[in-house]
Amino acid sequence: MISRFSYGKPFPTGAVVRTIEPSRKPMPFFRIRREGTSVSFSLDLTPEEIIFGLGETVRGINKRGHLYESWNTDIFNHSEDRKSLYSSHNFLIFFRRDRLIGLYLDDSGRVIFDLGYTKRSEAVITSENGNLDVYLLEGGQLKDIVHEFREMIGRSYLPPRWAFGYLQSRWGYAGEEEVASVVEKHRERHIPLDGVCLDIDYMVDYQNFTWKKEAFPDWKKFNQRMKDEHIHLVPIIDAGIRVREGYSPYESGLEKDAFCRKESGDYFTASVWPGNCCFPDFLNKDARDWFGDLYRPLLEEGIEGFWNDMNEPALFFTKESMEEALSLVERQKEREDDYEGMWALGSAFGSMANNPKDYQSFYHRTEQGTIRHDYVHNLYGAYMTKATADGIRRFMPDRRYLLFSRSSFIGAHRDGGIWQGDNFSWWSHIRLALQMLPGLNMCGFLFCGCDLGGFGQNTTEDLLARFLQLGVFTPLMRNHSALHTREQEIYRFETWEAMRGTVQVRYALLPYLYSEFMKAALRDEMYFRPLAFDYPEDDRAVHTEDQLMLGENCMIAPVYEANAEGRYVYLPEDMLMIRFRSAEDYDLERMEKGDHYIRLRLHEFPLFVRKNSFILLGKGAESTDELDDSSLTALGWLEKEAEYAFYRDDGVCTCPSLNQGLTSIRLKPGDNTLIYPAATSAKDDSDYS
Ligand code: MIG
Repeated sequence: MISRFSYGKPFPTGAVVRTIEPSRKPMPFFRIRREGTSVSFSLDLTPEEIIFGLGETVRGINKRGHLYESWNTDIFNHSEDRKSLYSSHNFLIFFRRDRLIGLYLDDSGRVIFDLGYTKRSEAVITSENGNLDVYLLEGGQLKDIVHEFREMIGRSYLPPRWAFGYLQSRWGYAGEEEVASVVEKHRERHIPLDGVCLDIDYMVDYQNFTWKKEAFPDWKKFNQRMKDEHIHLVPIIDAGIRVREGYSPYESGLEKDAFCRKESGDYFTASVWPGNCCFPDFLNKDARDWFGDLYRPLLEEGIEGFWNDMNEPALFFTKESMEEALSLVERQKEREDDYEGMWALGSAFGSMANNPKDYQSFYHRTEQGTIRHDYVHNLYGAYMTKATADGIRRFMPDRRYLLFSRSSFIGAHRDGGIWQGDNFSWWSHIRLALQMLPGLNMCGFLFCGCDLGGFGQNTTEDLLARFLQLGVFTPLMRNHSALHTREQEIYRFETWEAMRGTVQVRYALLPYLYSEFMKAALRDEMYFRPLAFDYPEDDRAVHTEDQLMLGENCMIAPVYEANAEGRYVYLPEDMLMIRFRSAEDYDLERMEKGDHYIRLRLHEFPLFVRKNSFILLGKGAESTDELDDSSLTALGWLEKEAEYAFYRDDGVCTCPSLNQGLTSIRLKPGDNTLIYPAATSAKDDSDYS
């Protein structure tokens, strides 16, 4: 059951697609307090109460005990103390035995979540502007709450099947020669690969929609050459458009009046990678149309994947904030021994990036009228995603595209995926990435993944290996690293063959993982879940923080500690463990419900499959184009007949149907190899639709 409660004058964020009339009754469960413009909602928590959700946030799967803030922020390397990351996903679930409440705050401004931080026994959620719709979901189980919420926000983005292939990325690839060599080294060594992401290095002076001639003498030809090798180029696009006469996106943006302005009517500009930039008014439909069309020349050459960055929007500095800081420098020159002035200088320069004052200094022209940026700040990245997605869909309405963004808001889950931002090459960040995934899924973001190997700082061989073992299961599987850090392509390491084995498992599992992903997306369900969703009565499962349920029948439990030769795993029921080394090399072990220490040497990783169900393993390939899923091996521990609804489609159609894609596979104990019939009619699967 969903009820809606309106406060003030909410800005229509576009997150909710179902029409739900506001209730006239007061909101149950919560105490409501107004102070100035803000509204807060407080809820008493019992000692055992768990809080799930909040999408892209740091810390555990259970969010209790911490303070979070919805305020999209460019964090170069996030750490545990961060209240805000790149996205805002204001959906959470309060879970205890006798009460289950889902809560979504549809608020485009800043929202503060004090989830038992000030007082362990109380959650206080504060909307700074006090203009919001609150949706309260009650009834059923955890899965039902999420399902109902997901129906309310609309179907998740469906990437093409090739986007589930392994992607190599790095900030700093100098040009086509280097990209070609990265590809060649994968191909020579038979490490599967489906794409290379191009970072800002491909552009002329970091200007969107340009190609550096020296580095890419003929990018169209190069793109074609890559396509012939089954490699998709995935260029990055940033939010800012450089102010430069003669630069056509700037000129056409001026002509279309597509940039944000200040109160004075002047354009708002700030420095980011290309230098001084204007910022497209993504909240304006005409501006979105203009921006989306800028992708066209790339699409015309067959590029079908993009990543959108810097769209919080990240601001390095504005002229005003620089002038202010420089004036402090002048003052300081006259007061040599003033240490307070010195600290003030430090903070003036240090707080220049992403400064709240700058976010208050420009405006959007929306259908609701002109609105100051800070009131809708958290929507900026989401509406950039929409601009891109709409542009692509106008160009190719019948094919799925790959798109992932750094910044997002609920609603953008319909248009693209996200990556989890600038992590570090830290062991704790494997676990952090894992813990974020179920929250993202609750909020509709199914297509996501972290920078495998770690973005900032130097990776190590064992860290990359363990990161990849998580990546095998994340829909977006991308190795990405920052400029000047250690190079971390698989082939650079001594044990590259073993890491290749890990990627081969991804490709062998791809038909199955794709099936699980598509079913989750088409049914408004989760691909990754906390164990609590499947075993709400099991106290051990409910508090498990480092394992996830995957799809209908699986559980993952990656190793995330240096030099660990294994780990403890809790099995909430009897399961089959598949201990993978490569797609051909694995062993199987039947394991009973309970705690187990599992030996997992550096290049071994487990997948657990519930008893009386099975997974499907193909032969793998070096690219998704070459995948052959006509013969699959079923792996399961069957004590009775089991059935699996296997989903397949052409991997690009934009209106896939469960009805047509599903085939039911039945297995008896003892069967394991399955020759999948190439063309099956799907008549008898109607019960899965
Ligand atoms: O200020 O384009 O999160 O993935 O490599 C850094 C360079 C800008 C941040 C992205 C990262 C990307 C980097 N970008």
